[in-house]
Amino acid sequence: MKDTDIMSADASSAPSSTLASVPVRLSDYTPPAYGVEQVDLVFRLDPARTVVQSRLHVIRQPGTPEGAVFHLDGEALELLSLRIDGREVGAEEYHLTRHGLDISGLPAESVLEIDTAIAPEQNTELSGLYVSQGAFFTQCEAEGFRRITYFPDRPDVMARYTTTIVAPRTVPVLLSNGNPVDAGEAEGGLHWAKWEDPHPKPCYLFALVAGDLAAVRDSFVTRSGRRVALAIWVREGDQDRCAHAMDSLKRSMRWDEDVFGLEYDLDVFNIAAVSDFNMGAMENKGLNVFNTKYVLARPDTATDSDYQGIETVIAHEYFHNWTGNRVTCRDWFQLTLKEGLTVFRDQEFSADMGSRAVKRISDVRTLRAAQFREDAGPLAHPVRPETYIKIDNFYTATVYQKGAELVRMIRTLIGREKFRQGMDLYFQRHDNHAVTLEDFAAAMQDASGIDLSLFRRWYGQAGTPVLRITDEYDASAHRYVLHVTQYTPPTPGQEEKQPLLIPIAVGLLDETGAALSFRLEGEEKAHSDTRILRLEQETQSFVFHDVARAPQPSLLRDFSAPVKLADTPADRLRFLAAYDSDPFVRWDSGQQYATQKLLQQVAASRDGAAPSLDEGIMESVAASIARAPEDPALAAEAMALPAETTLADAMEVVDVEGIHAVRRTARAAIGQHLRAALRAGYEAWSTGDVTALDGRAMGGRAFRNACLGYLAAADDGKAGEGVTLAWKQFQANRCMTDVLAALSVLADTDVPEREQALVLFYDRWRGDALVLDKWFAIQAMSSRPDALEQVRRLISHPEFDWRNPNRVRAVLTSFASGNQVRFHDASGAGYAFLADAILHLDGINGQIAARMTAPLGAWRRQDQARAEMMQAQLRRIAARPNLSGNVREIVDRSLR
Ligand code: B3K
Ligand code: ZN
Repeated sequence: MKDTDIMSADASSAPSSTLASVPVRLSDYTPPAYGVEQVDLVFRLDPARTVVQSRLHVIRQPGTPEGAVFHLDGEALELLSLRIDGREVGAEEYHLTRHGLDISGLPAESVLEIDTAIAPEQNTELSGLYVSQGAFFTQCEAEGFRRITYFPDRPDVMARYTTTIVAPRTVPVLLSNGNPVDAGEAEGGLHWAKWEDPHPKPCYLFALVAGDLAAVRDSFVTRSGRRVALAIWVREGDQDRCAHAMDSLKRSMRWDEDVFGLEYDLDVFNIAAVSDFNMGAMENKGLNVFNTKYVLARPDTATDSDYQGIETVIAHEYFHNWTGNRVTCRDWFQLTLKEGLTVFRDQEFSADMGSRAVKRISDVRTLRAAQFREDAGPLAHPVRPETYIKIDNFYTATVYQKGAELVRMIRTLIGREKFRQGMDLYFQRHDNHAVTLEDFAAAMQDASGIDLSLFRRWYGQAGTPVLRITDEYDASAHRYVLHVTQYTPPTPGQEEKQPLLIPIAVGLLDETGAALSFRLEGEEKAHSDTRILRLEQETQSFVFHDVARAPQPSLLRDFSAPVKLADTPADRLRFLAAYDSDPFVRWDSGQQYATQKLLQQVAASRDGAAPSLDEGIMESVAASIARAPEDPALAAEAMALPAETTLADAMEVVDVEGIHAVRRTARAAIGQHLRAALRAGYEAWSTGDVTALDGRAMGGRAFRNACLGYLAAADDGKAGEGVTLAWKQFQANRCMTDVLAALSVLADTDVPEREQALVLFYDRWRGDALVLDKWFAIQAMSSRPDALEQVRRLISHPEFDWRNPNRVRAVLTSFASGNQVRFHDASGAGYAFLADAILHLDGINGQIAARMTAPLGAWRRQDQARAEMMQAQLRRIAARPNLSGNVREIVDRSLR
């Protein structure tokens, strides 16, 4: 579509998010014609009409011809006045469009003064400056700053900022980026504060927070001895839920110094928590803004996984201070440069804080559930996309999680030490600059001396590679050979795939599970530990010498690459699940084995066979229970059956009901057969300090609740031992982890305690938004046949609020992504319900509506009847005029 088509469409009354639907292409990148050196902002805060005065010191860039147009982006702004070098600008000197402001004829250096007015209380998109519960918050990434003032809203324009906030005394706390430099009183009951950020930054890192907020304070002394004042800003009454966030922050600051040599660079570090927020958190320089979900926690209000989420997100945003803020992205196509790298850093941090193995397992589980799924569907895209309509639609599992795997593979290929040297070089070269993935790869290559040119294909190629492996052993020569083939299935817009550089971590085991020593072709020394094979071609053979006996290969240890291993024989999986020394391979082999066996049963039950539980699965669950005393967290992971969605992902055409029935029957059978061991496991971990957050304490709770889940599964939704235990556990009200585990067991049943528990929980927690989200979510995820009816009731509940993303996600995402069997009900009612919700939501918040649309795109792997109904709903959404660009893009891609 040409720009002129857009311009001629009548969109004068359309919401701003419908405006930009012209694809942006990586290949069109050109450096900015004008730079901005200094930005001085003054905000006069008023929920109905805030006036923003912006003063820009603009420099024409070398190579830009005189007279070139200076484009400033702007959206939903009222332009009040425009001055160049102090002189009011005439109408002929600028051109105002729905996308922004074009000024021509600027001198080589100039000062632009732009006054605009905005209406924060009308801002339901939560992008730009908005009001939440009476306080002001901003969200500028990716393109929200243009909803505050006219500005070249692109990350390669880096400037120094001062921010002055003027507000009534009733808005006592006034925060922005950098350090506070001045404050005072003004006439008419007003006061003001001025902030100065000495570090150049792109405008997406701008932030302002103002309101009646309370601070929890602490401090941190950096390794060079500077004291940093830390504060977490929350609503009055929430101060007693900030300890874990503060502790996580201090640990992150220390870890980044110890592991990467990176020190914090301002006098203050502020975190502000807000309950209306589009995502998890935002790394604005010196002033992180957080969804309350990732700050507030007390043992009675938050689960262990909430605690882990807080630690991870606090760390992630803090780590962005270097990977993202000091060194930022040249353009949004490079998003993974900061996101993949920062996810990798937060993963490593969490691994160091707790159990490395359990962390890796849970990261891989997430990667497969979200990213492999994305890669297999219509929204598949490379880690560095080539084109987008709304960049907000590309904050995806591919950019984040697969991006992190690419960083991890680089470290695997060049080694830890060289990786650290590469990071040092990256900061040395690019501090205060906006750079590309090539710059990152070059730093790694130059520091290590290892050629990464082939590796860079990963950035541009979408899809999950599949590895097929065969092997042979020559007993007389003591020679073992692995033949590996890689294949990446086509993805939208990328029919042809090239071979990738894939690191395969390998070890060899003898028949007792002991490590065998071997010498790789070309190597002098023999090893018995893990070695890295570099797969570079479509088909390649790896020769192992001096192998004493026929080995079992343990492949992809620690999940050394984001690929699938196809066709591993069931007996090998069983062997590895029992004996491998690599905890990841052990866990994964158990899961792959269970997937194979359960899917065989799904197929058999279609042919009328009665389900019978595979003895290998039963044995492995029993073995996991027996190993719980060593590592309860690992046991909890290993004893869980693959999720329904995981089983679905492994089928050509999903059998929704078959999967649900087989998995449910299997869980019931395990519960019945292993009742004694499960009961003993449950009892063994029933005491313990509920406030303890170490891995063993949390693992103990996870294991105990896994036992509870199986015991209840044995009751199959009716009254019985497991349900009684759950009800007791619910009533004991020890901590949210236990309460919620019990409630989710009860939510799936038909017993009177179900209703009682839901009412009690609601009464106990009404008025507490975060806890109530759990109450909404648990009902939306219930596998009871009446789940959709419940969900309909939930969205008409007085506490349901379409403008609050957490609440919307608690119901809609939980239902559409967390309740496969009911969302995909054969009637199609789940699809119609979701489409209605998306259409309603789109008028309020296009970004959130777009996120809700992805589940409908999964129609290709459903049976024909479902696929048609899903497409029909997508087409119904597409037919809506004035759809936001966000939803339009997802719907169009989902249908093609
Ligand atoms: N950088 C932000 C995400 C912004 C999303 C904009 N739609 C949080 C993070 O990844 O740290
Ligand atoms: Zn991030």
